[in-house]
Amino acid sequence: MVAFNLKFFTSIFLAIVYGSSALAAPSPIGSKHTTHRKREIARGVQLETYHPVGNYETYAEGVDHPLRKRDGVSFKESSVAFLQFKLGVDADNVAFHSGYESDIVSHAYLKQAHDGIFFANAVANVAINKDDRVVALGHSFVTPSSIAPSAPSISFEDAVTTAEAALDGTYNGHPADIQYFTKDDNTAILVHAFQVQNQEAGTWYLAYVDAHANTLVSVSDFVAKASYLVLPITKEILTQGFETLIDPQDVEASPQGWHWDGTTNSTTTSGNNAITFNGSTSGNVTSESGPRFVFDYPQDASTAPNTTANINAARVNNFYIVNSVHDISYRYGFTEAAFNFQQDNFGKGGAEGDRVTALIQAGSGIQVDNADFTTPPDGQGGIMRMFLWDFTSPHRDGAFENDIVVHENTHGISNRLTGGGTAVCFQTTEAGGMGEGWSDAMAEWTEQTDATITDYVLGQYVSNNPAGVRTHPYSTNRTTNPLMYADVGNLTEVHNIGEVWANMLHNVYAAFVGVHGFDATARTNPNSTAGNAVYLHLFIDSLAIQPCSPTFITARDAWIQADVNRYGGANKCTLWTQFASRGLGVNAQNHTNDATVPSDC
Ligand SMILES: *[C@@H]1O[C@H](CO)[C@@H](O)[C@H](O)[C@H]1NC(C)=O
Ligand SMILES: *[C@@H]1O[C@H](CO)[C@@H](O)[C@H](O)[C@H]1NC(C)=O
Ligand SMILES: *[C@@H]1O[C@H](CO)[C@@H](O)[C@H](O)[C@H]1NC(C)=O
Ligand SMILES: *[C@@H]1O[C@H](CO)[C@@H](O)[C@H](O)[C@H]1NC(C)=O
Ligand SMILES: *[C@@H]1O[C@H](CO)[C@@H](O)[C@H](O)[C@H]1NC(C)=O
Ligand SMILES: *[C@@H]1O[C@H](CO)[C@@H](O)[C@H](O)[C@H]1NC(C)=O
Ligand SMILES: *[C@@H]1O[C@H](CO)[C@@H](O)[C@H](O)[C@H]1NC(C)=O
Ligand SMILES: *[C@@H]1O[C@H](CO)[C@@H](O)[C@H](O)[C@H]1NC(C)=O
Ligand SMILES: [Ca+2]
Ligand SMILES: [Zn+2]
Repeated sequence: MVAFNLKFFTSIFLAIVYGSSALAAPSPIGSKHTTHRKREIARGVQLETYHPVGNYETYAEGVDHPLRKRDGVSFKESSVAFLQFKLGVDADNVAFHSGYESDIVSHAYLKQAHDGIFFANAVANVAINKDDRVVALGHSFVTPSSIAPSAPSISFEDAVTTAEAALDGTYNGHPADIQYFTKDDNTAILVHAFQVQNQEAGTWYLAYVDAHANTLVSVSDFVAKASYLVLPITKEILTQGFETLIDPQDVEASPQGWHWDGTTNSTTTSGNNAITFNGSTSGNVTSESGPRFVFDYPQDASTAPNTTANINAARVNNFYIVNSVHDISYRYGFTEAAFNFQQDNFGKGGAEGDRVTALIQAGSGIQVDNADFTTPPDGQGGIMRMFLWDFTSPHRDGAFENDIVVHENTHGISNRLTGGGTAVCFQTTEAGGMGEGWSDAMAEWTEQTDATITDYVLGQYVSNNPAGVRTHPYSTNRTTNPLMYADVGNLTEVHNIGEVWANMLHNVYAAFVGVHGFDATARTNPNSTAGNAVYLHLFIDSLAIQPCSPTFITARDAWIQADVNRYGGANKCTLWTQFASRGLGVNAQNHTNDATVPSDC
């Protein structure tokens, strides 16, 4: 789909020779899954959005960049120089967007530029290891056949009018900018880019309006919705009993605890990582029920979910889960500098003021059988909306099903880590689907307590069905779960695509625990060498080094490279074997299965 000129292809070809890595030859993938997505915007209107394919190369132990031999060069300069060298672009066509240094690699997220204006959908990411060698390059840089004049002829006000009408929302006042946008006909148009929101409807878009033609050309949707498939209702037992947990906060991740507001400690379900409301942000939070930080509100499953007792219990449970996910992911690298969600960043980098706002029984029960999470860019808060589920009487509250809360919260993690905090990298069908997969996989990870590998089912409590809300349990058994890479080509619904990825990750997880064992302290001990810790490291590391608009192929390559970065490639064959067992082998492409593993595996 994307037309690159000869110069471009040549430089990619040289890159392979230069990189001398047999692991990952860049493979342009033709399917629309990896570049497009049809979205229903307001009133039955469909808009097909476009993202140039993410090319991806990984370099095992790393390759040199042009500034490597010089002293005092920052990783920002190095990454820009590397990109210039690789793609043959001029310095003023590359701009640094964001970046940070993790414990094993430095991440730089770059954008293509023209006349000092960024491209919205031509981006790059470069990872440089501690030996100052480049280990991964993702990019969607383009060579457009034409580029629109860089001064808009349509006013911002007129563009807002156009987008508000098309999206049934209102410009939210967040600073707008002028960007270039590459269309799938390989022309670059100039756009006004700004956020349009409809709080009641729960929509939140970044709108791109042609600044010369005044038409809405694309949107990035910050909302990841979960719509759960349901099987016939059968009777179910609520299996998990409530427990009183003392000081569950991890002070390494949350140094001032969970109730810190930047100056003082609150007495409610509100703090540095999350604030949990009732219904809407004009609703109230749950207060301490006893002495300092005691939140003791038993749930009564026999009464309506909207009794005062049950709302209090739901807010406390949600607040506990969102904070726990913050703390676990923080330990494995989703920190302030890596664009996480916090009110106060304690001077550790990143943009602050963006804790998660969680709404329990959001929208006063208008919506049911769902939950969603909105991820705006770093510096703007995430929004989690939990709804009631109507398969039982009384109805059940999603806030009590931990896997659903973790699933939603993980949308924020994957969206922020991929692409450097922009939250616009999961907009294609395939990447959006994989986002659902990472969310299910994280939910599964958090529920494990020992080395036993069991099939995993999501959403049993809310759906009142032991089969949960997905089409198959996640399983290593090919009869129980037959999903393969090739199935992706026949799927368009994001949760269905997500199941294929989550099941591959289930298989990877099982293999890692098989090889390295299980450590129950992994949640707070990322130094653990056990399989569950190793797996979560690669889960988080790979999100940060994969390209914008990832595909199954590039995400797999990012896992393989993340293992080289952190473990010297010790798990290479374990990873390849598992991915290949589900069709994502060395020669897999275009949603065609391949079971090949590298010859040394
Ligand atoms: C992948 O499929 C697309 C059509 O969907 C085709 O244009 C492209 O050439 C294929 N690529 C390969 C490598 O087979
Ligand atoms: C806030 O509470 C935490 C415990 O959760 C405590 O460590 C910290 O000192 C408190 N901060 C203030 C300013 O009271
Ligand atoms: C919550 O709000 C309701 C009214 O909306 C009020 O009656 C109640 O006292 C509030 N509860 C708390 C704990 O603030
Ligand atoms: C709870 O919800 C039911 C059904 O929507 C409604 O009739 C009732 O008034 C609500 N109760 C409270 C305490 O809000
Ligand atoms: C929850 O919000 C509703 C209004 O949406 C209010 O009537 C009710 O008192 C609130 N309950 C609690 C426990 O905050
Ligand atoms: C896989 O699942 C099927 C169906 O439940 C079962 O018959 C079979 O024994 C399982 N295979 C293994 C290796 O556990
Ligand atoms: C997917 O679609 C192709 C044709 O488009 C078909 O040959 C194949 O059997 C389908 N696979 C599945 C699993 O349905
Ligand atoms: C992990 O290792 C680092 C560096 O060796 C050390 O500073 C840290 O305390 C360790 N963390 C835990 C939880 O053991
Ligand atoms: Ca942040
Ligand atoms: Zn989801």
